[in-house]
Amino acid sequence: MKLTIGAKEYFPGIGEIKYEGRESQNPLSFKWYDADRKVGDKTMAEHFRFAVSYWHSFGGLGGDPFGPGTRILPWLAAADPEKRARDKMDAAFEFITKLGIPFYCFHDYDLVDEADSLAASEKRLQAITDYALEKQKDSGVKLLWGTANLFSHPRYMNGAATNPDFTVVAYAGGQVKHALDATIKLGGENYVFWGGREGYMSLLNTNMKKEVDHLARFLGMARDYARSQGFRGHFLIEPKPAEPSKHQYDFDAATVCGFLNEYELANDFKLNLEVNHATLAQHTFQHELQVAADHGMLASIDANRGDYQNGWDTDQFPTNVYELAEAFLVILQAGGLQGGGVNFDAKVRRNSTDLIDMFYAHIGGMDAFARGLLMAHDVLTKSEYPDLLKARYASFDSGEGKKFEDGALGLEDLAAIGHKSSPKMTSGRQEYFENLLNQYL
Ligand code: XLS
Ligand code: NI
Ligand code: NI
Repeated sequence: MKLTIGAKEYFPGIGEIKYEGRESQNPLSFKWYDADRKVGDKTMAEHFRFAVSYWHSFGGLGGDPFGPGTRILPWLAAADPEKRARDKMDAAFEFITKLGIPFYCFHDYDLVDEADSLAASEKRLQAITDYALEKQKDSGVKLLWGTANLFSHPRYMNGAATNPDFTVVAYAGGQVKHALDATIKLGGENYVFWGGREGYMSLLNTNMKKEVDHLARFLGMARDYARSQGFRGHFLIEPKPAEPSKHQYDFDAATVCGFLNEYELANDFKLNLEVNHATLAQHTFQHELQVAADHGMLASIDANRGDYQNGWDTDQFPTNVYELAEAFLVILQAGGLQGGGVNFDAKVRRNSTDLIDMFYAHIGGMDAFARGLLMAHDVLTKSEYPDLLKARYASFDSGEGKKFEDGALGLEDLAAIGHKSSPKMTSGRQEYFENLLNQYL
């Protein structure tokens, strides 16, 4: 990767962020993330494939329902939308290359403002993706995934692919086609669907079956088009239970896996799991990861953290090393993320108003991931954890337990064995397992 600064330097005085180790007192250095350090058979860079999200970092102003934005982003100063888009991209690539992050992710209209018609928006997208292509070539930064913003514009207030009005569905189709074209043009490795408004507010005015059928039809069409254009990557669904819809159709990993299987989309679609969406669904993040892994659908992560005391998507930067260690126990045992990476779908707090705060936030997130990975790797390679877990199920490894697993027993056989057996109490040893994790903190 090459440091790439545009006509104007947006983060003067900040150079390339380097690994300096945990004893370093330099806040602009990595204490744990050491890109080339091998953990198992992969380097840290290969394990994570970190990505910066374009929307929060370069477009998010920090507004909330109680007050306007607080961040002043100098790259958004130009009045002309195309010039503003190029300035924003200069800032983005400067930031990304200073941090040494290999990937980025965007929504179509993060790159450049939406125009008055689909055709005019497409023209703008073509121009800015020409520019992005140059920037990617200069820097070596790559596109982890692209997506379309099908939730902000008022036309999508009743949904995009699930809108009861066909003209809106068709408009969304036009938008997704352009977003796919942009993603393919930029060599995007995946394409994401997050269905913020694909859900409903009241069942009284909703035909749920029809809407979910339409969603599946729409996704199949997008898949067929992208494949016809040579796209080989994964399509990813990002589950979330609610917000902005009250009931979102892609509620959680289990719901989405069931949906993909039911509509025969499972060969092309996998999951992009977000920490804060898991907690909103009343799951742990590691639960969601495990569900996806068990379906062979664990592809990518939106990294962030919720707040345990409230119930919305706060999108804080990840700092919870313990949670990430548990997550990496799942990811490592699943053989890693399939084709995806770790995208920081996270924003600095409303009162973190200096541009340097973006650096602290990403450095902290990357270090937290590195530490979680190291803990999980130690637990899996140095401790008795894998053996202990396996031992809990040892009664299925041979004899009649094995026959049960192989489907060689009927219920009468099982009952006959039951009559002969005298089950004893076997401790689940939860605290013992928890202590093993803490031992490698
Ligand atoms: C919102 C989602 C969104 C997706 C991309 O909660 O996390 O940011 O990641 O559309
Ligand atoms: Ni997300
Ligand atoms: Ni989110």
